[in-house]
Amino acid sequence: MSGAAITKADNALERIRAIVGDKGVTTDAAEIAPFVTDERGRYRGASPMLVRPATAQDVAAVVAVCADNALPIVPQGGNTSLCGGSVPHAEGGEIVLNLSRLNRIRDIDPLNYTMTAEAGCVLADLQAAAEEADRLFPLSLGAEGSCRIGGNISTNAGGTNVLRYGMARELVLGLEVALPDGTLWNGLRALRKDNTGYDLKQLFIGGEGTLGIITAAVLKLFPRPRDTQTAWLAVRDLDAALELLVRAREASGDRVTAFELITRRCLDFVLAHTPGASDPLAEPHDTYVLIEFSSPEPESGLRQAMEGLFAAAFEDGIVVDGVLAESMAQGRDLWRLRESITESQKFEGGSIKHDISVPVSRVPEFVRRATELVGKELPGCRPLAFGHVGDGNVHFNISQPVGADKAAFLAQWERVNRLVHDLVFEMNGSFSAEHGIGQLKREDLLRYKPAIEVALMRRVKQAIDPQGIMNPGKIL
Ligand code: FAD
Ligand code: 2HG
Ligand code: ZN
Repeated sequence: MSGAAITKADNALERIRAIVGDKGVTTDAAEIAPFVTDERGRYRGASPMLVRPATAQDVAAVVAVCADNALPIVPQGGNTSLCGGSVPHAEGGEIVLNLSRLNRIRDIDPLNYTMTAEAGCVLADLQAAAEEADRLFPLSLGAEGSCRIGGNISTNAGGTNVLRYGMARELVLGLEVALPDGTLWNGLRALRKDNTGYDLKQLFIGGEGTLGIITAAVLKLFPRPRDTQTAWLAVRDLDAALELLVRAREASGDRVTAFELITRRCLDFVLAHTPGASDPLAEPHDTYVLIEFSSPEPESGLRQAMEGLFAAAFEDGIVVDGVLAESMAQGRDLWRLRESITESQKFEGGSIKHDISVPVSRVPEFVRRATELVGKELPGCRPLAFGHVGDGNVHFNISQPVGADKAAFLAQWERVNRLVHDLVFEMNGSFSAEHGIGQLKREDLLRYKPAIEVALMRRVKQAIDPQGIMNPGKIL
């Protein structure tokens, strides 16, 4: 950290301590260490101060002190970002403002199907609270036990239920935000219709903390599913997976909640590294989909629909094998296989990640072409294609060849990203479908996003955060 950064932090420290108390701030390097390293261990930043306010008013007051001192801030929730968005730079001198103590559910209104929650609530806790109120909060992702709703909203998180309920952006009705000058904006409206000019909350959703700090949100709830049917089906190939999606939507009356792709190598990694995991089918297959149908009606006919889908697709050679969960517990076991892919891939050495989307109809073409491309470029590499195929979003994560040097493999990250992202661009897709930009994909943003859009984004940033203190060096 530079001397100037340390001086700025020193100047602000006592005023910040007066706001949050001794419990809410530390300058101890050992205490700060876990908060400046990212989930994947790819980014190791440094920070003069970790601040953990307990109320929205305190967040805003801390931001006001930072604004007075031009002291940059990294807002942080669960620190599960996969693109280095939630940690400071090594030289940047940003303070880390962690939201974990803002963890109250302020209100649940079952008749309005809404919940008002503070930014630091853990996603799984919100799902449980909604269930207790006989409602569903549908956002669901592998990190749900540790990520926090402010982080989910700031990254416009996706996950496995997007097909039915949309991304985080579609689940938020109102926001409370500490703006970069320290003003606390109360936009916590619980309205489904509010057509009064620009929809300002949308700037902060997916804003990755670069425009302000979300302190609370009004979230949409839904009827709680009372009939859930889960199936793990081996399909003939990727084209068959898409045919199956069409049939599944029709057979279920468009009640497909999730439609996830798992290719064989993913399952091999999970079986090798996840205690208690077992292959749901007797024989290995190249391509699987995990399908979920759900309905709030207890006797919704979805079981028969799933059985009918399986039988007809098997008859027509689209599905070659499969299993329908006989209980909630068996369904959860199938989901655990899917959710363990990211973690198990860590045990196989370095991996070069891609989180891309293309039109759903072009997913098979993308996977084939990308696999061929990287196979030529990195002989022996082991690509894993998996994810939210029903949304056209494929995680194409390439594990290093067995026995290769991890650092040497990872040194090719940018070159390989370029190849894959150029292909995605050619196919009218997105180089970042759900994890965001952070510090990892800034160059890609400049390369692939139309210049006019980048220019507009810069103008928005300049208008809302003219000093550039909010999560500098992220996105732009
Ligand atoms: P953090 O990592 O702490 O922060 C993320 C970004 O938001 C940073 O830029 C940070 O500065 C900003 N931020 C955090 N809180 C606030 C706030 N209150 N106000 C303003 N800015 C803030 N993502 C998906 O979309 N879909 C998935 O399926 C998915 N699966 C995952 C599975 C695993 C195992 C892991 C480790 C990650 C996964 N992610 C997924 C990535 C990640 O984006 C999500 O885990 C989550 O949305 C981030 O929440 P968080 O609280 O950890 O945020
Ligand atoms: C998922 O869908 C997450 O499991 C993580 O988005 C994907 O490992 C990854 O890159
Ligand atoms: Zn994902």
